[in-house]
Amino acid sequence: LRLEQELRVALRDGTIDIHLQPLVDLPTETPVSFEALVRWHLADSGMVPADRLIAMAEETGLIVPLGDHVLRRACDAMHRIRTEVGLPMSVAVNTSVIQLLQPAFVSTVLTTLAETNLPAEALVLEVTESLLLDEDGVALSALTALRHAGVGVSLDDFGTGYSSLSHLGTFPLDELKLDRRLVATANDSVAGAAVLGGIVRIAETIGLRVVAEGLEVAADAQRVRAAGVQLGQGWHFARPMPVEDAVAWLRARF
Ligand code: G
Ligand code: G
Ligand code: MN
Ligand code: NA
Repeated sequence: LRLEQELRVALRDGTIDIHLQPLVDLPTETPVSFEALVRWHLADSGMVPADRLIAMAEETGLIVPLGDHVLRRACDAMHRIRTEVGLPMSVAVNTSVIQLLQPAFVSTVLTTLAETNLPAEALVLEVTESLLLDEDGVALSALTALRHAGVGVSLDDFGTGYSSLSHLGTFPLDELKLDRRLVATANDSVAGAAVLGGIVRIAETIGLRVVAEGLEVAADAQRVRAAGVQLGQGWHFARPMPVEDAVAWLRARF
């Protein structure tokens, strides 16, 4: 309860931040995008783990103002990168199904893009298969409307939990993010590698971009690249970092 009250204060004061982690084109190792990850540092107890923060925010409904705040920060950061560094990159923002179910969600996203001077094509929303909780199709309609406006949609954590291949044919998607456990399985066994290769081919056939997450060392990147995965993300390339550091990291490369 104390944490919930502190979150209300933090949202009011704007003290919640984001870190950015690059997604790179695997053949060339060129950064093409950044994922925004929420970061909340408390003076007395240090960093609140993001998964714990998100779970608490979802339970209390604070995920809606928190999500709005993260979206705004992410769009501001990407506008800065596109103008200061001069690269046409995009930013990916994790989005809870609770946000997608809000009637105002589509207009909130479009307003945020307009107010931060960011084209819709520069934003990707990362959603998970918890979308299945949405029996009335409200969340899917919101995603469809945003895609028509040019916003990208990515299915995060694919290959674990409730993943089903049938979702690939029914969700309005542009991108598939392969969970690092799926990537690890592909490293460990012939069968796992076959599953990865099969998913990559399915994605290609239906026109989905594929990102492999959790690439920790060069060998991870090499293996997924050999399997035909186009984009990679993970500690091998860079850890999530403050916006200021992400700008410097890019400048050192261009
Ligand atoms: O870096 P990491 O520990 O931040 O992230 C932990 C978990 O929290 C991941 O599952 C990630 O998707 C989720 N997460 C991080 N930032 C956000 C956010 O802004 N919104 C939502 N909904 N989830 C987030
Ligand atoms: O659920 P989602 O995929 O949005 O969250 C990604 C999580 O993975 C975040 O907590 C992020 O900090 C973490 N992460 C990013 N790169 C790596 C990596 O190379 N290895 C591991 N183990 N975690 C990573
Ligand atoms: Mn994600
Ligand atoms: Na993921």
